Amino acid sequence: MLNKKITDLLNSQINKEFYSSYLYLDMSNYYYDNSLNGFGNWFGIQTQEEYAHAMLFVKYMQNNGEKVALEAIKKPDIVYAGFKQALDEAYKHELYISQSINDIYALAYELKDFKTMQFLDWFVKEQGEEEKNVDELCKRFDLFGTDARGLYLIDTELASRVFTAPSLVI
Ligand code: OFO
Repeated sequence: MLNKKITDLLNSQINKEFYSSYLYLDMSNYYYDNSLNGFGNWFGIQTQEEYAHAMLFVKYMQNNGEKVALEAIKKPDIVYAGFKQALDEAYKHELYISQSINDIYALAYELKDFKTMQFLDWFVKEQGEEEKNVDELCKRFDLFGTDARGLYLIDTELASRVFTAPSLVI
């Protein structure tokens, strides 16, 4: 059994991870709709990763005998003003999720819940990587993406991304 405050935050994190998956699917669709299939693919992989993250939280709750309370997933409502905006929004979203994971970690630390801290270690590292990946993509877009040929090359490169399941085993 886990502390009630921890289970509340974990439940809410499950919803945030499913929302992340939904948000990235919306971004993926936006790029596919605009024939940027590489960007569409890249965000499609993000969608799968976020779903996998949600399921890791579900599994952790179940492994600890806790009931998962699924909440409604918010509808993504961003109206994209241009190809860069989805990237900026994705970066902002990753910072928000990192903060959310850090908040759970801080509570686990306060409660001396070492098991949850150890579980979250992987997510802290993963968030660092995700922030870096999106930030790099934003910077490369600024450098090359405003030129049609540069945009084509980035799109072609992003088309090769494939999904790899999270390395965390719980
Ligand atoms: Fe769930 O990995 Fe970032 O948001």
